Amino acid sequence: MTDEEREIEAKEKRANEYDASQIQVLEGLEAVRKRPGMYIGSTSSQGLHHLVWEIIDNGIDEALAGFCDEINITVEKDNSITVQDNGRGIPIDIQKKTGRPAVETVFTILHAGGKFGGGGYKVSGGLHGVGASVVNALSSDLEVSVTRAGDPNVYSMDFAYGKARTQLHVVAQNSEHKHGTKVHFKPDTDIFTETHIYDIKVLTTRIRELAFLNKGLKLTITDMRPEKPTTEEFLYAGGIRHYVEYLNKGKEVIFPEPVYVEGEMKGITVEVSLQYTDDFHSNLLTFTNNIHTYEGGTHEAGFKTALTRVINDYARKQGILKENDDNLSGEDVREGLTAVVSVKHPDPQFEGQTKTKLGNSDARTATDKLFSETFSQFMLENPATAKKIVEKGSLAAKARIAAKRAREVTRKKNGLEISNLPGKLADNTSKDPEISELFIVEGDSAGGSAKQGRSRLTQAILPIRGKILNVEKASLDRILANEEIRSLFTALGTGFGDEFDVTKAKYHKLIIMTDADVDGAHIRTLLLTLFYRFMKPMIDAGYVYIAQPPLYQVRQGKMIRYIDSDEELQEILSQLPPSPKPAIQRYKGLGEMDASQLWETTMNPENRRMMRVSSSDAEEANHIFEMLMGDHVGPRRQFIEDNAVYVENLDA
Ligand code: 28F
Repeated sequence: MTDEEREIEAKEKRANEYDASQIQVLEGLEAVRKRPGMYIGSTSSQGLHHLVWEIIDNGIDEALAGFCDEINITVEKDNSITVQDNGRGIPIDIQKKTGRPAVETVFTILHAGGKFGGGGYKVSGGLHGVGASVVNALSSDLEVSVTRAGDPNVYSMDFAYGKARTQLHVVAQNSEHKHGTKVHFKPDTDIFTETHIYDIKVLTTRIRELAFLNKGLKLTITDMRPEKPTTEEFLYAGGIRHYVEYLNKGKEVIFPEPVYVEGEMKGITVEVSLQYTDDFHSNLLTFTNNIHTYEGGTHEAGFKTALTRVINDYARKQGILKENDDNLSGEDVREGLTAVVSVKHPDPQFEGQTKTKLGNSDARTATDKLFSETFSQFMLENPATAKKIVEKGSLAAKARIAAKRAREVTRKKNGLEISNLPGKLADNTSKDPEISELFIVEGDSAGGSAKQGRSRLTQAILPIRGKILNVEKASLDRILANEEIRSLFTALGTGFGDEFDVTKAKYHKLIIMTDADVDGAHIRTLLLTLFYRFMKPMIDAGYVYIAQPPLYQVRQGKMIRYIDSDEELQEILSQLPPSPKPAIQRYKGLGEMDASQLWETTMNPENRRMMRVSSSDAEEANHIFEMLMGDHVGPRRQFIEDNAVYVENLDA
């Protein structure tokens, strides 16, 4: 074979290869246009925005490789998008395999550009690990411009629907020694039929998030559509530390500076930042390669175990948790927690319903190890903060145990188990909540009279032993440990805590019936506090009442009057004829009335007087309760005496 023949053969071979690769290109991009959902999730607004994420991701990859520190995003007037970075610029040299410039390949071959050369790796990921070529396939217009350091030209290439419209050509001189990649694209309105209008809020939120997740990277978003174009710039030197501060803005934090941890292990970078607020819920966001892992996964699990372990270890070592104390649970130590966990993994495995759950077990190890090392060190070096964290967890544990106790009795475990109605409850026979009333009665003897005197059809009686409730410093968890109180929830049928459902209430009147003395007022306060904290919907629905037993009975012959105050008594007495001499009985407590008197004076809907409790009354009771739990007995007793009556009279 002559040299000439050899050259012709080589040329033909290259041409064939080119043809083959072109066919592959067309088939690849045709597949994208046929089933866009497979590549960008959907063709709704979400898919439209996904195009932008794909292009930004390529810039972020260049930033992660260490060659780019700025990405500018612009929504143009016609809802096309321009993204520009200051990285190295996509290479323009002819690739051996395709015979085409590298930049052309990146935009025309499916999955091309997946891995960067030179030791870097692609860590920011699109929905299906696809990139520029998918955006190209779904754009009616796309132009890429490349500026490379040391190259005197700026190059550009145009596409339509993924197909090249021009060769790569020189468009300008690179006189300023710049470098970078610019992509301008217009989504194909035949594909995005639902909407082709970009939402600046959606773009801004994600771009801000990307700035938090990639510290030191400057991202700008410009909207050219308004009459006065807008630009926002995001650059966070502190990365996710600032994310935590941002999430906690306006909240009460228990220590000022978020904790920040950064480390690398076996090619996996781990960043964690956290801070506690006085909230009860937790806010934990996790990311892998800038993707929000909504379903969590191994990195999240590693973080959670490490957090729980470090806090418990610390509490034990410092003697805050004693030998017989249980460990704080994971949920306890996460109460009030705001945390961001961000890992970068060279080969992430996404699992779960929405492919947002990280599966790599090495991410668990790396996150656990790197976080716990630094965090335990932090606890040792900041004892005041550490103590606050432990105390917050202990408080959560106490509340959890109290709530669990209450729930255990009130919840039917399964269909087979008969829910035990409290033994002391004398239930009414009607199943209609509208007409059913539950009397909570202080003391067994009054309870006995109430049971005898009641209307069986509509009135249920639950006696409460005041002695138990009347402890001087009854904390809420002790109140909830009280069997009668727990019976109350069971009787009511509403469930407890998160499961509380006022529509399931078996009684639409819940009537507190206590003595008109100091102890009675105390018990009433405790009950109202309990209702306010754990049955507020009952109060809001207007279902809670306070019975008003009279102070005196005046009898003259066949005439019987019940009287509430000394003034009223004097007035009545002055109006009665002098004979026969009226008999006056003062009731010291409910227990002194017999069944028919109790019925007549306090329970019979025909003559009784009741007060309906409003939220503000209960709120007041809550304040009072907090005072009652204070340490000084004297002022407390005085307060109760002074404030024995504190609910407005609504119901005569
Ligand atoms: C506006 C969107 O897409 N930026 C990009 C680069 C840099 C390189 C690269 C991209 C080369 C052969 C695949 C440069 N120099 N912004 C972007 N910046 N792609 S995309 O390389 C792609 C590979 O095939 C780059 C040296 N190595 C890589």
